[in-house]
Amino acid sequence: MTERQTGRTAQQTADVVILGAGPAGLTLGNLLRAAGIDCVVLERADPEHVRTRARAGFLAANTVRVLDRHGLADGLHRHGKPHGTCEFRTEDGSFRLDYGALGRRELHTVYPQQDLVTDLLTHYLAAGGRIAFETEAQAVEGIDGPAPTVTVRDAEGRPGHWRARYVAGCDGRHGAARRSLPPDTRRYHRDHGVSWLALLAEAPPSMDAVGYAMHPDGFAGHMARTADVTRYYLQCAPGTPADAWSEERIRTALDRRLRADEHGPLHHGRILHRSVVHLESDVLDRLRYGSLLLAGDAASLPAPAAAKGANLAVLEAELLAEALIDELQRGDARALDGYSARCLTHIWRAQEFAHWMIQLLHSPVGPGSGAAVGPVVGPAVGPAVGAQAGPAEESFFHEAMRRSRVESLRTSRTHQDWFAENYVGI
Ligand code: RFL
Repeated sequence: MTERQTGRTAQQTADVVILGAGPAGLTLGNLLRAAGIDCVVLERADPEHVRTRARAGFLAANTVRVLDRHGLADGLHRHGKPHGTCEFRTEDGSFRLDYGALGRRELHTVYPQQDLVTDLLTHYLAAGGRIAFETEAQAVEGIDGPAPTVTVRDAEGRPGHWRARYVAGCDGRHGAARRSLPPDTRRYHRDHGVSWLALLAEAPPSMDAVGYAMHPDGFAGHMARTADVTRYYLQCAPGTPADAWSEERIRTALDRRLRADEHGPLHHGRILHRSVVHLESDVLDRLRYGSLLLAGDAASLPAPAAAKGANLAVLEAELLAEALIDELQRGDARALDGYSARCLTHIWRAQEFAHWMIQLLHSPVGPGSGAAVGPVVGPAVGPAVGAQAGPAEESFFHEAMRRSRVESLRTSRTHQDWFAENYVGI
């Protein structure tokens, strides 16, 4: 099947229909294809969009192990860069953590998500994998029965159907898989009340570490992507439009928050891409709904503060592939029955660490919070009641805890080991 083929014919079939050609869907497709399972990937976007959509860059050691196990890691070994240092720049001073020498002594591999997706797609097509681009899944029906159906529309709006034995929802948080779940689906959602202006700059990295800056104006982050491209983050007020900040304002804010006067100038470069990411966490209480199984962002959204999303997507895709292969080739449904529980252990651990990072990096008086900070003034015994207690006191307490958390990370080897294990781990 060619890349341009769409799902417009009246009805087509595959044992597994995979929705979405991101890290989750393409990893799953490759593993099923290698096992000889009849599958197809349906992707809403065109091939160019899929190959160029820039998002993640920090791959966990386990992600590399999974991709290695299945012969999918050539590109990241050739072009990715091992990475094991981060630098915290705070109001109370700066320090570096060589996390690659702490905890389990594991490193990240810095490799842009669009390059990983391109590798996975190339591999899948070379192995004869079927994919229909510009084919948007509308709904998954019949998930309680043995033959679920995916209704689709191609780029010209023509309808079609795919009938499957299993449907893998790898189409992200706003995809058709989530929209097709039963109305009583349980979902846990947290709005962290923090937004980031996420920037890709045509600039070499300005330091040999991931930079996390905590500043009274708000958080700023620096992450290498390639030798010529750097990702920067700037905390901004929730609701800020992506184009609201001029390049001049961005440069000034980066210099100020990352304390360029103390640490040396930053490479700013031309801004290649900008978006506003609101930090939210979202988890479904199960990943299996009859013959519909979810993986990646469709299953859970960890706020990007801990760089876990693409890593969870690859891990879940491997677990799902193993479970489907067991069921379809050996009639053994045990792994499929246990799929939700196995994934949720990893998902909640990633969520917990992302939550911890958000608390570490953001002050309660950041941009748009409207919060004031102040201790309670009054008698030093008894409950703190009266006009002085309230949100300002609460913010003061949170801010003091945040600074204390940073201090623990700076000084405690045990704390640093814990950080390293969770930061690279999945
Ligand atoms: P994706 O990558 O969103 O792919 C889903 C695919 O499904 C398609 N689609 C549909 N196709 C057919 N029918 C429909 N109805 C469809 N609806 C959607 C889409 O076009 C798309 O091709 O999901 P997947 O595979 O679950 O992968 C998840 C990751 O993309 C995501 O978690 C990460 O990018 C998160 N993330 C990071 N994760 C990391 O592990 N390390 C990082 O360093 C990291 N940095 C980031 C990030 C996410 C970011 N943003 C933009 C939220 C940095 C940022 C700024």
